[in-house]
Amino acid sequence: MRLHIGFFGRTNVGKSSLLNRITNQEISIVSDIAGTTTDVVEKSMELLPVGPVTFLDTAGLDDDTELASQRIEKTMKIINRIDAAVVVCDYNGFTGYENELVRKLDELKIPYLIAVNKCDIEKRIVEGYENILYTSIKDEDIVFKFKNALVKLLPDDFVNSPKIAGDLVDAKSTVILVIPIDKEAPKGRIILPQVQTLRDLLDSDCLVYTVKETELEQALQNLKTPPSLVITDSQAFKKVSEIVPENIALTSFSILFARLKGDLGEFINGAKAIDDLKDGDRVLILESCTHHAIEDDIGRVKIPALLRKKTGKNLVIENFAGHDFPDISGYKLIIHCGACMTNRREVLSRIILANKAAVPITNYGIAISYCLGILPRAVKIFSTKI
Ligand SMILES: Nc1nc2c(ncn2[C@@H]2O[C@H](COP(=O)(O)OP(=O)(O)OP(=O)(O)O)[C@@H](O)[C@H]2O)c(=O)[nH]1
Ligand SMILES: [Mg+2]
Repeated sequence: MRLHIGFFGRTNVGKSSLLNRITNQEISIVSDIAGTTTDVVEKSMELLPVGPVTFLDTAGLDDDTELASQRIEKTMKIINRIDAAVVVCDYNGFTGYENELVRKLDELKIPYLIAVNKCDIEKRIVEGYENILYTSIKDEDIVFKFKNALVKLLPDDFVNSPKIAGDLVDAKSTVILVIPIDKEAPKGRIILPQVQTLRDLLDSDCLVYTVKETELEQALQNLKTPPSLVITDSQAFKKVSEIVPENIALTSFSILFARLKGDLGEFINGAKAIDDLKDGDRVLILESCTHHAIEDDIGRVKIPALLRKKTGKNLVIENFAGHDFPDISGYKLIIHCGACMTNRREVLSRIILANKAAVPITNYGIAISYCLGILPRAVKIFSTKI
């Protein structure tokens, strides 16, 4: 699952400097002497909110001594291990080496970002490529810009992690799905995240038992052995958490999708900002799609009511729906919808934008659980610390 990202380029263009800035660590030695990095330097880290990555800083190339040819060989070997590449050049632009590198990456279908570095000295325009980022280690926003470019670049199967719940339980284990049939339930159907969870569990060879919250007690009694996991619609979480014994893992569809379509850690941190809200603070409820709002709509009625009840404050709660990202300055908290109609890439990019603006961001499921005081229980199965 760990994404490997290689940094390539001629000597002295600033590969190591960029990597050190992005990881905020002195991983590689940096100097103005060409050929400073002589071997591949690897660093594994959790690059929030992208996920676990391993960066590989490679030795730069520039001359054709024997040593250099050995380095070329080594660098080319690295290409076979990576999922994405950053090709770094400076104001000298592209030479035969970069062209060769890019040709090789294209051939292997490895996505790459071209970082035209040292822009503070001279900004050289490089044309004809899709993903180009003009960088300088002196740019304060460089980490933000890099993460943003990276999220756009990453392969879909990495950005959209394939498992919804199947990785949380063993094959052949029993999982109960609690699906309340209320006013918001579409007529004659079950909503997409619930159907997708069911499919994911079936793919993982689980025994799935689907009930309304009113039949949950009976369902638990019917089972000879307790279920490995109960997954409920977050709106019924409180009632369900009272029925399901403490020793049985319990989570919600929204929390599963917070992980799948966002970043659980970021959203949990964001929810903590609920406690800091004061009278007059603005909260933004952000939805990806423009569904038809109904009478007791979750984003317009239920969550605002919960927030006001939890904080006891006079909050200004605003809604925004759509794929554009609104101006978020001035908000004290963003609560994102479950993103059932959009992809993880979009949510991650919104998290990055929120981080940059220093606005805490959470999502529906996490915020609801937090307000109801059940978040610790709902995320226990992910062993995430809160
Ligand atoms: N002004 C300016 N200097 C930079 C920038 N990036 C790197 N440098 C400087 O350029 C020199 C080379 O940087 P390194 O990070 O060692 O370059 P490298 O590509 O890793 O070089 P090798 O390891 O030798 O291949 C150092 O003196 C850095 O301080 C930048 O964006 N702006
Ligand atoms: Mg280096």
